[in-house]
Amino acid sequence: MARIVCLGEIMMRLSAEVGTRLNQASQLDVFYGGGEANVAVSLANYGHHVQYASKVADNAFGQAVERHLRSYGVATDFLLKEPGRLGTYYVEQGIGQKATKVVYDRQGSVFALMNELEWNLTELFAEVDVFHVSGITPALSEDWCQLTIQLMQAAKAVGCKVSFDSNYRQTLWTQQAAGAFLRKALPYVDYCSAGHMDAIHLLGIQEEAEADVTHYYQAMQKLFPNIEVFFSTKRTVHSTSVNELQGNLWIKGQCYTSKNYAIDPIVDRIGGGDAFTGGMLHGLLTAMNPQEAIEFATAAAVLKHFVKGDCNQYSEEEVRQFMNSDSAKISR
Ligand code: KDG
Repeated sequence: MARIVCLGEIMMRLSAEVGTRLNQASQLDVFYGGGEANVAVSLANYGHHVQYASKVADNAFGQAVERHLRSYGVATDFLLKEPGRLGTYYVEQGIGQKATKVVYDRQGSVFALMNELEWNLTELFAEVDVFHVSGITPALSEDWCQLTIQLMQAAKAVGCKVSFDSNYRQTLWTQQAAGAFLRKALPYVDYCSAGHMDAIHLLGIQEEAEADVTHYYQAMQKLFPNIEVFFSTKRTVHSTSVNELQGNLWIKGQCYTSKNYAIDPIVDRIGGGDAFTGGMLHGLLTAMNPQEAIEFATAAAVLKHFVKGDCNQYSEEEVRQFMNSDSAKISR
């Protein structure tokens, strides 16, 4: 199995139950999540050796984060602790026509305040196959924009593949700032989770009526010929509790598309994209053929919608059983 380092911020999530607004809640459920941490959990669930690098508050919440990660088999040798605060976010669950609402309270967290790399990079990337980071991390500060690129450069310098999920969060930065970062960072990336929305809105690729995702993968590949694979999901929203989800993978100039799933009902959609990226990396790292890899990643993303919390709760065997069953597919 592969050796992977995921790096980013992990937060405490406080969620109101479905049907309760945040401003009326008398109790909130506690989860822990972060884009890269959720990918780390997926990959550890599939049996890889995963280190999660981050900085958390040196208090009970930082201890809870560590316990959360370790309970899934994620190694925490590079989890720094410092007095201060853990980023927090609040969730008001969507239902019917009402979208899920996320409220961040993460400014001034010990991770967001970092302005230098406090890990020994030789140790961090020693014998590591893949370094994974997402667009949430550079969105936290100017310093994190630079640090993220430094991390990518250091990983590449020792022959480690770099995986990047664009994970655009509009409440953290503008499309212009994200686009400027992507142009600097993508030359270091090997595996890239980005789709047509990123191509159009972040990279400024001209929108073409009727064009399918292949058109946008081709355009992104021209800009960044170093990228070995692109992958993304296409979501068709019927209501906040019923969506269709389909995955696409672009590799060696060819596009592979998964089955199209109806997800009904959606229990918790947060982290679906991370489950997809985790599944995709697992497919790439275990040399699945491209069709099998995109089916696996998409099935993993769909399954995430059926469980509460930010991260995938399913083993490889369970994802395979689901992807081979007919239960959730839409026949067309
Ligand atoms: O992709 C899921 C993440 O968005 C969630 O776990 C929280 O990291 C998070 C963020 O910054 O939104």
